[in-house]
Amino acid sequence: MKEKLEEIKNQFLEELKHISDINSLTVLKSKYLGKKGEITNILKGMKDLSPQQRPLMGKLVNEIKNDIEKHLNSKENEISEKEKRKILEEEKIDVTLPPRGTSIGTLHPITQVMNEIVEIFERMGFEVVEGPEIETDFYNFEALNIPKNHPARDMQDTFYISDDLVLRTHTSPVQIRVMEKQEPPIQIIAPGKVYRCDSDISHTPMFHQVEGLLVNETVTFADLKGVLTEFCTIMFGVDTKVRFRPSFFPFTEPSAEVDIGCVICGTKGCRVCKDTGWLEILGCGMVDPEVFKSVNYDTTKYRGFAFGMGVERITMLKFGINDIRLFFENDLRFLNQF
Ligand code: 2NM
Repeated sequence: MKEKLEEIKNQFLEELKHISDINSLTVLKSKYLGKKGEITNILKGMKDLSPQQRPLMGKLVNEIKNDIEKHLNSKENEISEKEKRKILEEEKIDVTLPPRGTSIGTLHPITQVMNEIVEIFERMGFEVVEGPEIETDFYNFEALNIPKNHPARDMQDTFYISDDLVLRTHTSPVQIRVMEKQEPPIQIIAPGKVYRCDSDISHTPMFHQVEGLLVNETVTFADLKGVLTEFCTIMFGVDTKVRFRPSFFPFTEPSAEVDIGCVICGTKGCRVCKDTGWLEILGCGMVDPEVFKSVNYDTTKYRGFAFGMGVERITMLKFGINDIRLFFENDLRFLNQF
């Protein structure tokens, strides 16, 4: 039996030499120490030994069992150390490598064009003012000579928050607020978001406007024509044709719409200009004395001109974009072109 034990031990040591992964180590462990393992079998056979032999052999079996366990444990440590080192090697990060290139964000085309418009008027002496996007009926309509039940109120479908509160449908209320607080001379532009309940290829419920206002004692329609003609040629190029066409707004009299020669076909006539050769880009006029009355300006002393334009429309014409909704889909393939 003693020889048998020696043989088992030597066989174990021989097999252990060839083991290099945790799975085969587990198999080896169960082959020797498992329920039907070699050592376990020997222990089972102890009952057949004589009482004199039993303690001696028991001691020997236990020694060998402990010896095998010790070898198994140290092999297990060795394997897990090796595996850890392998993982560390594989996951090594070279912190000295240069970083991957990152792309920097760009301003939205609407923001770019709005900044450009604002800058042109700033260079002509206009100052930027801002105001709330939620307005009262007074500032959005009443003070602008748009009384209740006036067709202009449904002409530009209004988002009502309550009977008296609306999402502003234009940035003119900002100018009313300035006039209320400040006597002329005034020379301001109001850029910002406005809201109208409208949605198709040329309308979104939110869009951007830039409106301007100049008030003093001497300003005329000729000044208005000069300022807006200058704006059009800076914005669309020196050779841009500009025309003023009579129109109507409740807050200006006389009123006009400004057209530029079609940037697509060059006044020959195309789909974009609907075969007219002209594109409407802004509205304007001399401030109606009724507006001055609502801010307590002396209507015999002051005169003013005002104008307003949609930033999306100007951006579409400038870049030849045919669907306004592209601005609001946040598709980088579209936005990266600007
Ligand atoms: C436009 C067209 C014409 C306008 C009028 C005023 C105010 F507050 F002074 F009365 N601000 N903007 C105005 C005039 C706006 O947009 C097409």
